[in-house]
Amino acid sequence: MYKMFFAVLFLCCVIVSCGVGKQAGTTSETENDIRFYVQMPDGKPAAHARIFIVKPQALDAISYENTILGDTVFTDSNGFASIPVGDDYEDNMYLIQWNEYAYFSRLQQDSVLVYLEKAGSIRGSTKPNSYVTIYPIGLQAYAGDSGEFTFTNVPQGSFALWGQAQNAKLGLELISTVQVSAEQESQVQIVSGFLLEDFDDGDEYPAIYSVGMGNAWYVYTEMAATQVEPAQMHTDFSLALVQEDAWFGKSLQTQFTLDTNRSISAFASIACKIGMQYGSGRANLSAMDSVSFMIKGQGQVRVFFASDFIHTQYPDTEASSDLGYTFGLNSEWTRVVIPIDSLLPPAGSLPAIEGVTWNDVKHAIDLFGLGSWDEPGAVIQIQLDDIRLHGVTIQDLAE
Ligand SMILES: [Ca+2]
Repeated sequence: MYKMFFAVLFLCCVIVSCGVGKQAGTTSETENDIRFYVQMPDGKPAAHARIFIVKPQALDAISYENTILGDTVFTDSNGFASIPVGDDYEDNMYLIQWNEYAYFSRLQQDSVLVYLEKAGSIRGSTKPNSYVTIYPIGLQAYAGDSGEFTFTNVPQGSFALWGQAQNAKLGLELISTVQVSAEQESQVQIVSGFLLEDFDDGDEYPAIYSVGMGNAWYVYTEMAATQVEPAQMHTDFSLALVQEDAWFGKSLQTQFTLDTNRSISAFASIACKIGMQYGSGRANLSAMDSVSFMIKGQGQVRVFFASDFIHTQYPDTEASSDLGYTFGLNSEWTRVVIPIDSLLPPAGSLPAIEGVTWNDVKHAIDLFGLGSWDEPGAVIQIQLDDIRLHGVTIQDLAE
């Protein structure tokens, strides 16, 4: 049970891949009219195609009660339409739908020639009675009592899905990423919680990168004899993202073989920045109540959050003293939920001795990591998926 409608949505400076559609521009005499010439893939005019102008909105302008309908215009029998826009139209995007064809792009000229492409669809389930919005094109669906939702006539491309529960004013969560193609319906499986990464798009950037947060995943070791598999993930992290035995879609799969030399602190870790402005800023995790992820494997690992507090208040010798949680892996996919009370400095570290808690560090978090925490020579196998921050919204993170 669902209904669909369309809404204008906020827009940041996010680059979204949008297929291989062609677009060409010319100059027009009329300053504030955008002239659209919409054609089918074979070059015939797309008559009565629906054009939406998607205007930028501040994130906090969107609320459950106040979804804003976009300007829409239909093309004439020649596939032509003219739409008045403001001077700032270059901040806008346009979305065009015609039957099972669609296209979207940024408005860069005041006259655009568009060749529509075959559209795709998305089906999934999320929190009952919540809205799901495709970012940044603004299509919305309502997930009713069953929590199921469907989008049809979605242009091809990579998108983020935002969720907003009825009882959470301004509580926008990044709930999934999705790749839409014309060949098959895209399936998404959504657990509650702000999505940090689901690895499903198969690239080295975490899901939050799609909304301007965080930066690329990387792997690092003590630089001695510790081995990482696949070895090439040092230069191409995406090689570790596989469908085989994945929890859903694609999952991270890696193995660390620690140096046997007891005189060094052998380790290997994966990490990504999670702060604002593509990781150059910090994330405020004050509102977070827990972090969760799906994981399986063998060996002992530690999940950690690097904070300004530990890295500015303590000497470099405490660089491994970030707050985190150490646990053993088992051979079945398991959801591990770690409440913030359990995020602590490593036992025996200076911050632990001085009683540093999550409260001291939570305002300025730099990166998320998962690393080995095991004996020299240990072989640690890790499969990881669906990392979620619970209790936070995009607005919280930016504060
Ligand atoms: Ca996944």
